[in-house]
Parts: sequence; structure tokens; C-alpha cells
Amino acid sequence: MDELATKVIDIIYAAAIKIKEQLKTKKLVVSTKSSRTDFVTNIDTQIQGFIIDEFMKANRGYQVLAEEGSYNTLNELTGKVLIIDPIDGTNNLILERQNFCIMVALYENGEGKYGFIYDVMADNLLWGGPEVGVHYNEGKIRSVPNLPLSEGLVGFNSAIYRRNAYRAHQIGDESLGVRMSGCAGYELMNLALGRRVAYISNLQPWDYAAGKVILETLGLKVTNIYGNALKLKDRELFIAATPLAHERILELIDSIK
Ligand code: 2AM
Ligand code: CA
Ligand code: CA
Ligand code: CA
Repeated sequence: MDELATKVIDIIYAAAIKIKEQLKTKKLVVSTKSSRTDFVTNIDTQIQGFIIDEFMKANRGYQVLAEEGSYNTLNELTGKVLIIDPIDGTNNLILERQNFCIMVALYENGEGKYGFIYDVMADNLLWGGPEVGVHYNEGKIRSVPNLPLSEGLVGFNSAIYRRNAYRAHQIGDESLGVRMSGCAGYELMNLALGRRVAYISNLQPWDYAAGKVILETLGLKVTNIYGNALKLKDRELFIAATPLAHERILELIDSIK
């Protein structure tokens, strides 16, 4: 198997052991960030540091973009970039102690090379990229059925759905049902597994970098909600979907104007 990918997977598994130990034995230290519902814990910070340190021991020449602390901005996506969301679904980690992911992506000059999404408590790993295909646990994912919006489930960011922004309720009504897991990684993994036809949210680069590489490798669409390319800079309104669901959702959103 690919040496770089193997290294990242080893780091992710080692990070997961640390998270489980922490959850079992240590007090979770929680602070708020931008709002009442936006949290960071000591686990987020420690795991981000661990992944950066371990990756840098083995690889040189990478810039780092990661959610917590001073790593959260990059001027240029040129060269090799390591993108990390140490805990995706922090609120789930705090309140459910499950349904959170570690996400890592490797980009080169703005092109996705590898994405990794690991659902820690369920022990499910999805990873891949254009050169290696897409792998889920012991298996390989070769294709995803191109289901229309009317034949599948749609994942939403809960604020978008609650506020009925961007025709959210109409999109939900045309689908077979709406899901709100509170974990972007879990939703993106479900898209790769054919268990969702779309995921609509408001995301930062580290929330979608890994999923974008993986889903595009599988022929799914990953854009902003106006159908334009994502910039991997700042927060963007996000949609990942099967080609058919993507087309229909953009039609519905466009009809707002
Ligand atoms: P996080 O847990 O890493 O912050 C929750 O809807 C999902 O969206 C999580 O994957 C969360 O990632 C992500 N997210 C991105 N921006 C968010 C925000 N402002 N508030 C809550 N979740 C956000
Ligand atoms: Ca966060
Ligand atoms: Ca996240
Ligand atoms: Ca996070």
C-alpha cells in the first residue's frame, strides 16, 4: 500500500486510541469559541497537536491548515498542504461521546491527493484519492449509484434546516427524508457509501477537504450551493451530492432569485 497513506492511517489510529483513553479516564475541559453552541475541548487541541507532530516527523515541506488555534488560516494553498480537523463533531463528542470523526487531507497546489475520514467510536475508516481509489475498511468502493433527490436521504446542517434557508424544507420534501447528524465527516462518509444523495451545510475548508477528494474520486459533485468551485479558503455554503441530486437542488435554490 501507499507509504504516505499508511503513515496517515497509523497516525489516525494512534490518535483514536488517545481520544478513547481521554474519554474514559480524564475530565473533558470545554470552552466556547464564537457562540453558545461552538465548543472546543482539550481533546480537540491535543489531538490536532499530536497529528501535526507525528506527520511532520515523517514528512517535510508541508504547510498546515487546521481548525484549532493559529493554524486556522493559510494565505496560499501552493505546495504541499496538510489539512486537519482533529475532532469533527465536537458537540457530539461532548454530548453523545460518539458520532465524531478525525479528518485529514493532503493537497498539492490546490489539488486533493488524499482524504481520510475516521469515525472513531464506530471504527469506520474511509480514505482515498484520485491515484489510489476509495477504500472503506477492508473493502474498495468502486462506484456510487447516481440516485435522484427523490430517491434518497439528504443530510443538513441543522441551522440551515431549522431556518428553512436555501429552500431547505422543499429540498427535504422532495427527498425520502432529512438527516442531521451534527458531524460533516459522517455525512460525507454516508454519501460515499450511497446512504445519502446530498449533504448541505456551511463549512470551513477542514470540514470538507478530505470529503471533497474522496467524493470527487467517486464521481460525486462537491461545490458551493451556487454550483461554483469551492475555494478551500474561509467558510462557504456547501453541497455534496450525486450528479442528479446536485442538479435538482441547484435548480431549487436558483428558483429563490
Ligand atoms: P466541528 O465539530 O469540527 O466544529 C455540525 O453541524 C457539523 O458542522 C460539524 O461537523 C461541525 O464541525 C461543522 N461546523 C462547521 N461550522 C460550524 C459552526 N459554525 N457551528 C457548528 N458546526 C459547524
Ligand atoms: Ca469546531
Ligand atoms: Ca468540522
Ligand atoms: Ca473540529
